[in-house]
Amino acid sequence: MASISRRNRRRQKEREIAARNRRELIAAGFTRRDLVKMGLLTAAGMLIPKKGLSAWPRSRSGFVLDDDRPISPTTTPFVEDMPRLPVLKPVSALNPKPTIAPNTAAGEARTVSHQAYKQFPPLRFYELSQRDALVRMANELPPQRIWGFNGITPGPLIVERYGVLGSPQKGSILVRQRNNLPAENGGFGLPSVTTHLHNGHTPLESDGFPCSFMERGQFYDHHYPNVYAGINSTHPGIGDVKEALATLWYHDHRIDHTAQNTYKGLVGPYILFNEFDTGDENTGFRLPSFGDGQNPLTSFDVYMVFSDKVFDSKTGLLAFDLFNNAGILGDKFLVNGKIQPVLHVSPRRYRFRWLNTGPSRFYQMFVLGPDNSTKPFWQISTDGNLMEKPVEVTASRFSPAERVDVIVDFTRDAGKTFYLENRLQQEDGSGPLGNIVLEAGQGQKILKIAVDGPAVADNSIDPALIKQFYGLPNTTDAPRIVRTFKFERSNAMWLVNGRLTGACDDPAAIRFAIKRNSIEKWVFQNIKPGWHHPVHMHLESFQTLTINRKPPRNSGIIEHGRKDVLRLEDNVSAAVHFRFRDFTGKFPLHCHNILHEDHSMMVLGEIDDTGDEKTNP
Ligand SMILES: [Cu+2]
Repeated sequence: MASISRRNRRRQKEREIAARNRRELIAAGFTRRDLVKMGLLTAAGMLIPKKGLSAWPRSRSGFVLDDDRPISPTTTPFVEDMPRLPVLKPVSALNPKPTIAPNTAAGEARTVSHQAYKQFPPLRFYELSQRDALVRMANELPPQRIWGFNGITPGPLIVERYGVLGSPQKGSILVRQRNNLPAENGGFGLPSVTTHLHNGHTPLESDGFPCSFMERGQFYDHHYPNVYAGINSTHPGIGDVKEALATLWYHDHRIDHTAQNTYKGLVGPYILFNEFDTGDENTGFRLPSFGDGQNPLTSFDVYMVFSDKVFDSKTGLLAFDLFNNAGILGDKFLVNGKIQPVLHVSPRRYRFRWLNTGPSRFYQMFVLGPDNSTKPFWQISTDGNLMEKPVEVTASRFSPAERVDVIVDFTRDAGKTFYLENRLQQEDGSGPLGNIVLEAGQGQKILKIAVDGPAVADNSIDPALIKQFYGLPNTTDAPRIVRTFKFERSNAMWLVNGRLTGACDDPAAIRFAIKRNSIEKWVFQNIKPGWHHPVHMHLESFQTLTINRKPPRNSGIIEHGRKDVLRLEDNVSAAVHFRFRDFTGKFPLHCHNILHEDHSMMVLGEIDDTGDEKTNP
């Protein structure tokens, strides 16, 4: 035993030295080009596996990995309250007034006119300033200089409501983003941004395309009609309510720099209600009330933004390893911007909306009870889209960018304490280690839930009584084309169908065209062991047809349902069904392990009225 602990101490020392040397290289302001010249970086962009720079030159899968596991300073868990995210209020007017054509004269960064503005004129206006600020993530750590929407991370919660039959435009809003970020980044982050609304059925000029940069001092108007898919095609009028979205998020999507910018704080939540999923437990599906989102006596629908981060062992400041392109695993777990906080609840049912912002960790989340018991709960959504009906589970698995809505019933738990516990074993950024699920109490406790709030009424329905939400759209209509996308690693870079992303100024980087209002079947392949890729497509949700020729699971770990991220685990080939509707423009398909995405596991494409026949774009 003594020799093991000596070896561990030596490894720990090596890791600290390597991490410090790498931070010094970053702080000295060397560009990647400088580092190549100095012989420290390979042509593919990897730091050479050299002692003093990398203490873990080889991973279990034999690839060279410059992924040094972090050692953050000690923090005391479960002291501070979990923040409830503030709800963003609309503004009465924007100055200058929004325009359909880009208002470049006034500093707008947009280059394409709004395509659905006249059809869905926005009725409410919001403004978000992307800027730096000092925030505290734990008592023991110094204030952190983050980049946040309105100076907070996660950003404020946007709560909106779909239009209704006869008035589909009632949901239409416009969000003006402003880039007020500083020129100085403190080591990482690029103050050139683009803001994506994840899972939005959005005209693509407002979607946050990775090459639609907004530079410092500029603004960008995002038009979100908040309509169901099908409005201009299969379901004129209001769209197909079976395509309703509920739990979305917005985040930076700047090509090559998404990992740095989101890690630095540029993420925020967004939710949509309608006349079924109303936010009021006395009406519609009768899910726990949202209330004002703040008052614990009336707000039982709680958004939880998870992230894992690394802090410098000496300074306690947020650290980001620019040399890591395999995936970054944090050793500190944050919920709504605080490390391992506490949530106080009343003995009743709650809706929790779980979002994993990454960068690279997969969770299998359990509700740990007294005496290492495991409390079952109800999963009601996949990627924030309501399922056919609630399914009782003991855990939900979600990779970066996935969302899961759940109902947890604390009615008979007054006085008890629970924890959200991640039991999925993962040792590096490549993905979980096989399917190893740790014993109850042996995982990472992320949030303490104390059932010590006052008794309050519960008019929400027992999820066991819900026999159907909306139902699922059919997947039986024949696709216009079947396309295959192979996700692979080569020469320390991440490729799709053997190619890098390409440059924003190269027209050839747009690799394929989808015909608007058509159906496509896509096959995602990840046939090598060891690496996992959460694959995300914009604009439309999909439904999984098969995973390794088997139907997606609808119990235990849920794979069935409408999703926008396919958890492409290793040795997997999966087929999905897409229906592309209503809007045209450019989009990315990419891995949402954001280190993979930035290096450079992304395909750019376009939706137009012709489409193409490329089966391996
Ligand atoms: Cu990936």
